[in-house]
Amino acid sequence: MEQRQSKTGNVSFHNEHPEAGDSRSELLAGLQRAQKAINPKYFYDQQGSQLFDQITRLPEYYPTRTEFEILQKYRAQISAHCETGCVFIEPGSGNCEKARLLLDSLQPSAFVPIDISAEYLHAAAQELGREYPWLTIHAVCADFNRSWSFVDALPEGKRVVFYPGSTIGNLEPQDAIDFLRRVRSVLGENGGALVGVDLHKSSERLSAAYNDTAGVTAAFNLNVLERINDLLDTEFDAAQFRHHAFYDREKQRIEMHLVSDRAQTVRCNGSTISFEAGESIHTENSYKYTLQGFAELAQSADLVLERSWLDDEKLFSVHYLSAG
Ligand code: AVJ
Repeated sequence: MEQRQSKTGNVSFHNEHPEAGDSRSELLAGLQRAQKAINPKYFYDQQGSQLFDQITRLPEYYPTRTEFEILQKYRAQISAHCETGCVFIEPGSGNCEKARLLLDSLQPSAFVPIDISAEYLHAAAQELGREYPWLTIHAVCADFNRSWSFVDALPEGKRVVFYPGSTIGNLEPQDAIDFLRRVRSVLGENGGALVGVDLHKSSERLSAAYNDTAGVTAAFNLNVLERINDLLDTEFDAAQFRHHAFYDREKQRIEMHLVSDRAQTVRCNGSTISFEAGESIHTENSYKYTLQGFAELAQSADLVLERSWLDDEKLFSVHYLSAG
C-alpha cells in the first residue's frame, strides 16, 4: 500500500496520485489513435523532471530565465497583488524554484506545491521546508488536470494559484479556458491567479528553444518512451525514434513529435503497435500567446486581467488575474 499522508515539521505530504491503471488506459488509448499521441504530463518521471531541469538552463531555452527575471524584478508589485497571508497554490511546482523568488516578499500563510512526480515533489518540499522554517508547506502529489479535491483540506485564507512556466501552453486553447474556469471555481470571491505565459515571436527563436544543440530536449522527448515501456510493458527502442520539434505559426504552437524513420512494430502486452516509415507520436504542444490573445483567454474564463509584467525584450509575460 502506497503511503498517502505524512508530516515532518512544517511540511506535510498528501498523495492523491492516480492509480497506475488509469495511466495505462490513457496512454494506450493515445497510442491507438490515427495520429498517435501522449499527454506531455508523462514526461515528468524522476529522469524526465531532471532532464527538464537541464532544459531550463540551456542557452536557447529563454522562458525559464526570462520568467525568473520578471518575477525578481517585479516581486514587490506581484506580492502586493497576491497579498501577504494568502494560501499560495502551485500546480506543477517541480523544484519550487520560482516560488522561492516570491516567498520572502509574499509571506504566504501556506504554500501548496502540487506535482505529479511524487519523489521529486517530496524531495523539493522537504528542502524548501528546511530553507523556510517559518513556512507551512502542504505538498500534494496529484494530477491537477483531473481532480482538485485536495483543496478541501487547505487552510482558510485568500487563495492564489501560481501557474508559472507557461505550463498553460501545453493545453489546447479551449482546455486552457476550462482549466482557468476550474481555477476560478476554487479561488472563492477574493482569490487570484498568477500565470506565466510564453509569447509569440519569431519562428527561429522559438524553434531553437526546442531544438537545442546539446540535444537535451531530444533526450527529454525520447525519455518518454522509457516511461511508456515501464507503464505499458512495451518494448519501444529509443534508438529507432528521432526528436522532431517545429513552430506552427498559424496555430501558434510548438509541436513535439517522436518520429519513426522506418516501419516497425512494437510489442505491447500480447498485442502490437505499428508505425509506418515517417509516422510519429505527437508528444507535446506548447502554445504561445500574444498579449491580446491571452487577455481574451482570461476573459473567456471569467477572470479579470488586473496586471501584466513583461521583460524588456517582450519574450515572456506574467499576469495577475482576479476572480473579479
Ligand atoms: C514546461 C510545458 C512549459 O512547453 O516549453 C520544454 C516543456 N518541452 N522543452 C514548454 C518543454 C520541451 C515546457 N513547459
